[in-house]
Amino acid sequence: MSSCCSPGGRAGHGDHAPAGAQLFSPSVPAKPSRASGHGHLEVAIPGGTFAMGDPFDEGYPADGEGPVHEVRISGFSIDTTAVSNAAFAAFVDATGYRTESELYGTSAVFHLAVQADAADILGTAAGTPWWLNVRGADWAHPAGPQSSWQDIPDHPVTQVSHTDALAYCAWAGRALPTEAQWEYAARGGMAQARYPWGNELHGTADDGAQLHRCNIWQGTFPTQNTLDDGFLTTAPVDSFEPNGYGLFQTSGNVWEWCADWFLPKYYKGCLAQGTVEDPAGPTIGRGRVMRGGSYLCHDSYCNRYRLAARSSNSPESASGNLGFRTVAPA
Ligand SMILES: [Ca+2]
Ligand SMILES: [Ca+2]
Repeated sequence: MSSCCSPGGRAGHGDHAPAGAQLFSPSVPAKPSRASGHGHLEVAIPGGTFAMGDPFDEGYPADGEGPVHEVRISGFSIDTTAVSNAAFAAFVDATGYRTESELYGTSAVFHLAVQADAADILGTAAGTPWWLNVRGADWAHPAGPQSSWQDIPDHPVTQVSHTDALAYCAWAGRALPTEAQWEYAARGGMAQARYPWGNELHGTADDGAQLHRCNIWQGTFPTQNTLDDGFLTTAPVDSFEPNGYGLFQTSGNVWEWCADWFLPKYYKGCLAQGTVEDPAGPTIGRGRVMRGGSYLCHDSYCNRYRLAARSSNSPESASGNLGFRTVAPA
């Protein structure tokens, strides 16, 4: 039930796209943001064709980030941010909806973030001891019973399952993005870049200091976080610079549920078809796709804060580093 990434071999980092890589990029800028009707700004993304997948071959082989294949996407609108705690609270207020973590009575909290009595810490997740199963952790108490969403209303909602995210979307007249929509929007018009802003993880601030562009982990995972980017766990949904389309945090902060089932070999089938139009993913899979990485991602442990990176979790899973953003249904 824990999310974040599975332990695995570190992938190599090339500095540049492979020579001769074919580039596809929509050149039409996105239209200005407008209200989406559920408390968040959205942006209209022009339709176009792009190269989906990892051109650097630096992902975990089991994730199936390649082969790069050409995808045609129809225009759609997408939230500029992940859904916030305040927006999710409005949904709960309006509907009385109970999330799966509330029904189960427990959810997964990162060990350094827990706000709960020892008696409410029920154990760890197999293979990922930094995830604690905490009684009373849910979207309204994201770090355990002694925490409250009201202290962080502008942070992304977490502790929500795929099922919960779909329930929110149904209420808001929205949908989860397909994996292809997500990657196309997350790239912000930059063809085959590693990150939403380019290929280098850090920038340089005016004073010469290292500039952090996203909320991931610095230090020694999972015990010491130097907080160089300012955040141990979640950051407000509109922190750091947005991408070329105005989307915030398509790298880092929280993982984002997508609509698709996850099947690592899916891209191979896409490549065989030539240009794929608005792919909706496989009809069955191991779990639901999640994208973008989180505040727990670190180069030494899980470099899945890259644009092409993919992961998944079972639909009923929830954790403190997994949220979602929505799109306008086609
Ligand atoms: Ca951080
Ligand atoms: Ca994110």
